[in-house]
Amino acid sequence: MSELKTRWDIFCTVVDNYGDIGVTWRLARQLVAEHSLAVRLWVDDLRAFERMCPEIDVHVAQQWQQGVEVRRWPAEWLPTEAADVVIAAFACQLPATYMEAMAERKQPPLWMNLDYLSAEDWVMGCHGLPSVKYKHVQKYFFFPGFQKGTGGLLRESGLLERRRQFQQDPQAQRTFLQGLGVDRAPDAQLISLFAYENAGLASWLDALASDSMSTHVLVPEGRVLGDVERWLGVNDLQAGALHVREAVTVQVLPFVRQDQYDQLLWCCDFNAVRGEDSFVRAQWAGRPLLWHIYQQEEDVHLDKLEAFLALYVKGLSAPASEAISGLWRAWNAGAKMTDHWHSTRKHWPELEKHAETWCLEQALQADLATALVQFYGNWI
Ligand code: TRH
Repeated sequence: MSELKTRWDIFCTVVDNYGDIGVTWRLARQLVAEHSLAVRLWVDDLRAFERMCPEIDVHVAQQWQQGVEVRRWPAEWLPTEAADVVIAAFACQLPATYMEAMAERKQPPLWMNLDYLSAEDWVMGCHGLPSVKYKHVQKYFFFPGFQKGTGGLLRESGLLERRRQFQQDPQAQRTFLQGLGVDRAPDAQLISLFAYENAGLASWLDALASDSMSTHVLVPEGRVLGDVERWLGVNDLQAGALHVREAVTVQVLPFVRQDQYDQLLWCCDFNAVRGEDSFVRAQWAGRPLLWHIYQQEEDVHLDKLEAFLALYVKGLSAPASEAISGLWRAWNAGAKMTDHWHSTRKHWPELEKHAETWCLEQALQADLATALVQFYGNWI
């Protein structure tokens, strides 16, 4: 590790699913590749990590992946020198001895909590504010977001140019899809479906099956498969499975590496995504999307859903705004999707154009990694 490089430690506990590791892995790679920083990524569960980065050796305590030093976060923490910048992702609790090491440094580190993504207005007021202190080491809130005054969204340099090139290259898309075993019929719309369990899925698939247009639905292995199985009347769906019901083809895909998942989103006409990271990636795909938000206690996630919708629909005509909002609300309530899907289809050209406009508007903000680096620059 070079003496000259600023050292960053990112701490990630995998609570459930893939968002925690998805976000921190993406951030760590970008800080190395685009800001030449020395980054250690501490992760308590390497198995979730391995799903999106198959090179990960789940048995070793230390390894380098794409320039990032990946460390298994051990149950018994060993004394470790604290870095110049310390990021606790999603309010994870740092090891007590590491906090002590932070306090012992001559120049205390910049300590930040990288928070969950929300479009709510209060985020702008809280981003960058001081949080708690450990001894004399001050912690700060760092909030990703969609509006000026937030920390922005993760977006690698050149991402939109790469996306556009790929979307303008039918052969590259065909080759990519064929690599996943997908043979897309030329007249079929392509939909990716990454979601939690959802009681509304059956009615959406019903609507697609009885449509005059054919649809090919690509379902990465995961939590929604139970609902797909029930609708198809089959058991034990595995990657590679393909079933046709009237106008709809349902195909199960393996969980792919993060970069390939991006390409999958870029190929599809419509992306159903969930959580945090896939939600942002679908926005960068510049195509209409459907968000299955991560459910929280006391339904606080519904406020987040409404806050995002309020921003997203700006610039849409009233009927298109109503259609897409209705679809998102129904999906997140596990309610009947049929009518909402038909209304959404009526406004398709407008929604397609809007998805690209939204993407370009969001790309005007500094990306989250750059914003973090700037925050450090200002702080020091
Ligand atoms: O997996 P998630 O549901 O993660 C969630 C959310 O982040 C939520 O906010 C958080 O509180 C909870 O975890 C603990 O959805 P998300 O955020 O989209 O993360 C999925 C990651 O998996 C993302 O980085 C994309 C990646 N991915 C692949 O790499 N390959 C794949 O084939 C698929 C489907 C996803």
